[in-house]
Amino acid sequence: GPMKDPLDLLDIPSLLTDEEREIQATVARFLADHVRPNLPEWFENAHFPREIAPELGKLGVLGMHLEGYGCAGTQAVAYGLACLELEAADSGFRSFVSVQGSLAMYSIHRYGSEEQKQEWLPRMAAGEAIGCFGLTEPDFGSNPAGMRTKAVRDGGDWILNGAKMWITNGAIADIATVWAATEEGVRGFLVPRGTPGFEAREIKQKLSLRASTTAELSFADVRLPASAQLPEARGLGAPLSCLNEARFGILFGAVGAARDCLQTALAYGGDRIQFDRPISGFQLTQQKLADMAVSVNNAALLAIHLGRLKEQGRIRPEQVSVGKLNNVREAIAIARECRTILGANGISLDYSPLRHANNLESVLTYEGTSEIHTLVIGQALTGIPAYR
Ligand code: TGC
Ligand code: FAD
Repeated sequence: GPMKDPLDLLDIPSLLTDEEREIQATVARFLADHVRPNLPEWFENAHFPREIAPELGKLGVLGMHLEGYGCAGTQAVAYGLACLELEAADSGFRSFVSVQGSLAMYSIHRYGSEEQKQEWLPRMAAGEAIGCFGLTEPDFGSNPAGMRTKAVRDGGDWILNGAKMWITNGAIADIATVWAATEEGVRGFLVPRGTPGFEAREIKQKLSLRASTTAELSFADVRLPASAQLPEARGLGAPLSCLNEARFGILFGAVGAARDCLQTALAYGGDRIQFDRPISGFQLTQQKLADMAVSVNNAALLAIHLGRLKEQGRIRPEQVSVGKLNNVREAIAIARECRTILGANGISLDYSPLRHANNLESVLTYEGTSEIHTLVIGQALTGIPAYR
C-alpha cells in the first residue's frame, strides 16, 4: 500500500531525539483532536477560533523556544517540529503561533524591560493575552526602512501616528508591538488594545489564510508613556532580528504543509480507480509522487540542518533565507501538483491540498517575499546588495 508518511523515504525521524519525536507527536495529536476536523468550516467562514489560544498555551507552543516567564524553553528543532505539525494542519495556525511566540513575545523577551516581560510574557505564554507585530505599512512592505509611522517625544511621553497593514492577529490582540520612526531611529513600542487613538480593522475577503485573522492598524495621536518603549531595541536591526525567528518556524512549517498534501495525494491515488487501475499506478502519477517525495525529504533535511545550526547559536540570516526560500517554494509547488492528482475532488475543502496552496501564497509573500530572500542570498554570494 501507499507509504503513510513520505518523510519515511529517507527515515527523517532517525535524525530526531526521542524527546523531539514525543513533542512532535503531542502537537500532532492535539491538532488531530481539536483543529483538523474543523478546518474546512473555519477556512470557509474565515474564522480563527480565538478560544483555542489558552489550549495552545497549555500545549506549551506559545513562546515555546523562549526561556523563563512561563515559556517552555525548548530547543530549536523541537520548536520547528511543532511548527511543522501546526502547518500540516493549516498555515493559519502556524501563523498564529509564529506571531505570538516568535514576533510578539520574542520582541518583548529580547528587547523589553524586566517590567514589560513580567507584565506580558506569562499571560502570552498561557494564551490569555494575544499579541501582534506591526512592521508592514500600506506603502512599505519589502522596504520597512521607509516606514512613515512616527513616534515623537512630548515631555516624558511619546505621541504615535501612522498605520500598519496586513497585521496577523491585529484585531484580536491585547498588545501590539509597533515599530515606528523617531528622531533617534527606528524604535519599538508596546501598545495595549483600547489605547485612545489606536484602532484595528479586520481585513475581509482574503483568498488565503482564511482561518487566520489579519488587520489594518491605525494610530491617531496615540499617547504612550515612556514605559511603553522597548528599551533595548535600537534601529531597524531590532525588528529584522525578530523576523529571523519567525522565518525559522516557517521553514519547518512549509515541510508540514507539503507533507500533508503528499499524504493526501498518496492515499487518494491508491484508492481512485480510472481505466481499471489505481491512478497511482500510472507512470505519470508516479513521476509526480517521486519528485514530490524527493523534494519534501530534501526540505526536511534542510530544516533539520538549519535547526541544528540554530541550536549551536551560529545560524546566519542568509541561511534562514535559504530555508525560507526553498521550503516555501517547494511546498507551494507540491500543494498545486497534489491538487492535480485529486482531479475535481482537489478543488473541494474536503481535501487539504488547494487550501494549503492558497495559504502558501501568503507564506511565499510574508516574512520576506521569495524575491527578497533570493536577493539576500545574492548579497551573501556576491557582496552586492541588489535591492536598493
Ligand atoms: P539593512 O541596511 O540591510 O539592515 C538594517 C540593519 O538591520 C540589520 N539586519 C538584520 N539583523 C538581523 N537579522 C536580519 N535578518 C537582518 N537583516 C538586516 C543590518 O545588519 C542593519 O544593522 P545596522 O546595525 O547596521 O543598522 O536593511 P535594508 O533596509 O537594506 O533591508 C534589507 C532587507 C530588504 C533584507 C529587509 O528590509 C527585509 O528583510 N525586508 C523584508 C521585510 C519583511 O520580511 N517583512 C516582514 C514583516 S512581519 C510578517 O510578515 C509577519 S507574517 C507572520 C505570520 O503570520 O506568520
Ligand atoms: P511589496 O514590497 O510591495 O512587493 C511587491 C512585489 O515586488 C513582490 O513580488 C516583491 O518581491 C517585489 N519587490 C519589492 N522590492 C523588490 C526588490 N528590491 N527587488 C525585486 N523585487 C522586489 N506584516 C507584518 O508586519 N506583520 C504581520 O503580522 C504580517 N502578517 C501578514 C499576514 C498576511 C496574510 C500577509 C499576506 C502579509 C502579512 N504581513 C505582515 C505583510 C508582509 O510581510 C508583506 O506583505 C511583505 O513583506 C511584502 O510586502 P508587500 O506586500 O508590501 O509587497
